[in-house]
This record gives sequence, C-alpha cells and structure tokens, in this order.
Amino acid sequence: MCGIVGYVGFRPASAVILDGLKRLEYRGYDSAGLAVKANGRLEVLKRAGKLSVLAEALASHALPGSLGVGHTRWATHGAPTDPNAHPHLTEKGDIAVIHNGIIENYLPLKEGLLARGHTFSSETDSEVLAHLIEEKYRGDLAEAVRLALSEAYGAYALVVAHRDHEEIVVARTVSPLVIGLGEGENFVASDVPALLPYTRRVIFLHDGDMAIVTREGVAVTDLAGNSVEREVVMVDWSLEAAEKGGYPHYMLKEIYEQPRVLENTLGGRLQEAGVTLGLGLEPTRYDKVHIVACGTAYYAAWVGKYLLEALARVPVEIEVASEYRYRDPVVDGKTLAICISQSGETIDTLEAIREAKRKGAGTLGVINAKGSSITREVDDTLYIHAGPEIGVASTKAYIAMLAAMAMLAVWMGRAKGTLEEKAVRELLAEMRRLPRLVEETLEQRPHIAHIAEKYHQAQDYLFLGRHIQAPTAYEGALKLKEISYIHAEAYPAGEMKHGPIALIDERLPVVVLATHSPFYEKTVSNIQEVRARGGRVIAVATEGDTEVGKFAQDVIYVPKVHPLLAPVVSVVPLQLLAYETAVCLGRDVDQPRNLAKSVTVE
Ligand code: HGA
Repeated sequence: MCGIVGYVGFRPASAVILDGLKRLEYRGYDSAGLAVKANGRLEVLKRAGKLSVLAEALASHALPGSLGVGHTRWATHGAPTDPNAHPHLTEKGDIAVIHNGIIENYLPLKEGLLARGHTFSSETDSEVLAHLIEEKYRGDLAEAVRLALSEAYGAYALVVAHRDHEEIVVARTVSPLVIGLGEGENFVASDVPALLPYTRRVIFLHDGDMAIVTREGVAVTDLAGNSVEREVVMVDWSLEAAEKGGYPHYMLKEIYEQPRVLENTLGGRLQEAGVTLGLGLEPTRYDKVHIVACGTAYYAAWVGKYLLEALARVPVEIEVASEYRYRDPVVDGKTLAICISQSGETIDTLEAIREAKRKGAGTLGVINAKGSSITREVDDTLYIHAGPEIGVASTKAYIAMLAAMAMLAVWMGRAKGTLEEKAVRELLAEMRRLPRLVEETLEQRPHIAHIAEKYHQAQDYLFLGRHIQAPTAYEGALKLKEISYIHAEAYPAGEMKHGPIALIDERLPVVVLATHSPFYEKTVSNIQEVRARGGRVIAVATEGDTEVGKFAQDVIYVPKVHPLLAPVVSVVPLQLLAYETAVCLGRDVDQPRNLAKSVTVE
C-alpha cells in the first residue's frame, strides 16, 4: 500500500515521480503529493483525490528540480485531505518526509513534540517523523533519520529529503522499498513497476535497512549505521507487462493474459510423470500442512487444501493470516506452513508465516513478486510467474496460484507415494490443457456481458459451489463485491438450506458452480431448490451438459476438465461477470473505492 517514488539524477524529478506514481497508483489513491528540491528550497504540491488531480495542479504549477520525492496515499490515520497527503514538511520547510506504514507510538511522540513547541499540520502518524528528524538534525541527514527511528516503532518505508542535501535518505521496517540503479541517476520506489521505464537493476532493501541515495551511488547500512552489502538483482518484468496495452482496464488485460500466465506458471515444471519444482524441502518430513493467506489468495489456499488432501493425503488446515497469527496455532517441526501472496509483502501473511517459523514449522511461500519480503523469510519459494498484476482485484495471480497449488499437490503426492504414476500422467495431461481451456472460456465474454447487463441492478448476489468449487464461489462473490460494490455472499451449496435459502426471492441472482464432478447431481438439486423459491439461477456448467439449462435461467458453459482442476477454468466467467457488471454500473474497475493492492498495513 502507498506508492512511493524518489528520484535524484538529471531528469525533471516531477515528471519521473508522476510517471512512477501512475504505475503505483494501485497501491493507494486517496491523495497524492510530491516535493522537489530546487535552489535550496523544497517545493511541495499535494492534493486530495486521485493522482490526476495532482497532475492537473502540476500542469499549472511546474516544480523544476532533479531531486524529489512523491507519494500516493491509502489513508490509515487521518482523512484523505490535502493536509494529510504526503510529503509532510517541517515548519521551516527544510525536511520533507514520505511514509508508508503505521508509526504505532505516534501519539506519545506527538505529545512530546507538541510540548517541545512543534506545530502539526496534519492528523497523520507519519508527520511525527518529520518533526523528530528535524529535532535530531545536526548537519547529517542520515544520522538524524537513524536517531529519529530509534524512538519510533511500527512499520515504515521512509523516504526523506532535505533542502541542503543532494541525497535521499530511505529506511524500511516491514513496508517494502526498492532502489533502482541508473547511470548518473538513482531511484527509490515501493514497487518495481515504477522503475521499469528507467532500469532493471534493483536492490530490494531488507527489514532494518537504511540507504543514502545520491546521483553517483547508493550506500546501504543497517539502522545502526553499519555498512551492509545487498545484492543487485536484475528484474525480468517487461514494461509492456506493466501497462494497459490497449485494454480499457488493467483488470481486463490481466484476465486476458491468463492463458499465457498459466503457460509461465506450469511451463518447464511439468514432466512426463511428475513435476519439477526446484524446491529444497523434503515433503516426507511433514505430517500436516497449514496454509495462510488473505483475500483472494485465501481462496487459492482453500483450493490448495482440497488438492493436497486428495493427492498427497496430508491433513491441511487453512486460515486467513490475520487470525492465524494471533491464535497461538498448534505447530511443530512436522508442520509445513505454506503462505500464499501475490505481492510477497502482505503484512498479515508475513507475520503469520513468521509465527509458524518461530514455532518450528518448515515454511514455503507461494509468491509472485521476486525478491519480496516473504521470499526472504521462508525456507523455500515457489514462484507463480504471473508477471506484474496492477488491477486491484486480483485475477491472473489467482489462476497462477491455483496452478501452483495443483503442481505442489502432485509433487507432494509423488514424494509421499500416495499417487500412482497413471493418475499423475492423467493429471499432468489435464494441466497441460489448461491454457487452451482458459483461452476458450474467454470467448464467452459477450454472453457474460449480456448476463451482467441483465442483472446489474441487483442489490445482492448469492454464489454457491460444492467441494473444490466452494472456494470458486467465494472468489466470484469477492470479485463482484470488490469492483461493483454489489453485496454478494458465497456458501458451500450444501449449506444453503441451513440459512441463506431464506434470502431467495425473484430479485436474487444466484450463481451456481455446477460443473462436471462427483457432486454434480447434488448441485443440480440445489439449483432446483433455488428455482422452487423463485430465485434466478446463473449456472456455470460443463460444455455438453443438457440438464442444467432446463432449470437455470442463464448458463455459462466452460470446457470439460478434471474436476480437481475445474476451479482454474470456472473462475474465469466469474471474473468477467464481476468486470462487466462493474462496467455497466460505471465503477472505477482498476481503483475500486477504499481498496488498495499489496496490503502492507495490519
Ligand atoms: N499512516 C500513513 C501512511 C499510510 C499507509 O502506508 N498506507 O498504506 C497515513 O495514514 O498517511
């Protein structure tokens, strides 16, 4: 959360910052601001609202200078107003501070600062850092930042500029920061997409790192000022991959990228009669698995549970990370704790996996972003290779997580001896077909757009699915809520009669995952129960099914696939249904209200 860009070099800093912030706007879009250093002054411009408001203000108020810092905000402390936007300046205007995270002891710090005569101009926790740094400053900016941080605790990616210094000082604990290396210029950002037009050479700062960034170079230290070596990593994400490429929204582009994403996730890993994952962990050491994740990744965890239990016959517990970490979970050395996260920065997930590790579990991250915090803390990482995901509502990362979990289950099943070679060959053959099947499913878009149009006035939606399609129902409901703001509930189909059936009337569209599976007949019975009460059914069914159409008002057909892989294909129409509904309602698909991507606050 929060987009951060810092620049020191020879280009106009405001243009680099604005361009970078545009590429990071998915991280927060309550307000935006920047500070640029010119002629020994820090000039600041900040505005509530989306980045376009700041861009407009900048068009009539140029900020010349080639050193600057900028921010897009996702508010935690204080409403999204102009004064609360970052950067925060000291009263004398000599120090500008940008912050991502939460300073947990900001209240006592603020009281002390007020008592010592400081005046605050915002309600944010972040502003205390500007005043603290000012108090500590004796001519050495990095030293002042270090001293200030020794009094603050919480999470921060901190970026500081001073009007007398040709440098940017940065520090991180918990919240991510990456430095981009150029020639005669260097960059700072909270995520890689901001850097892609300028450089592929990056340094991912670790927890507790600080850095002094100048035109000539970067010096990384720990918070005590001792120099530390950090690897320079080449990132392989292309610039086009992080741009819209002619699509009206990132989300739609990412939905259409899914066949290629599946090729990347699966490609090179599927062998004739097994799966090569390049993991060091030894599956036979573990007798139970815990999977932790948040949001969409949690539904991938749920699908993963069914896959691992079916194929590797290992008991699996799944839990949302924010609950897991606080409930003293029963973990031992025979527990494999898996965490799933697109960004690899999700703070709840990171803390949950740390908790499992502390208790002796082996740890595995299923992650998209290379070099991210979680990948540095777990014993092993299985990358999903989805490329940059910019749309706030996750699509292609979800499908890649599902494919990764399927491979993991086959791999563990083989290692544990619970899977016959014949069954493996069959599954692998099905997995190889997935990119093509998703491609075919995308052809349903016009039909799905028609259904979305028909039901877009609905106040509520219900999603039902059984067994491994229950998480698909939940993911479908989540997508709809996130981008259309229509209230949607999901239930395992068999649970409907235990309560939610009371909701059914002729105004309620009910999406039922009724694909080919051993539970197909039971699901068709659920469809009939909905119809008997006047509900309107939108079924997702397998091509060639002639039954479901007799009971459902609308049917979306998806290609036939092994039932354990059905979620990969079936989620696609639900993503499109959410997308088309949001478009019908005129919603901001890529920047839905109140949300932000890469959730780095608790
Ligand atoms: N606490 C700060 C920064 C918020 C943030 O990092 N969001 O992701 C604020 O509220 O401005």
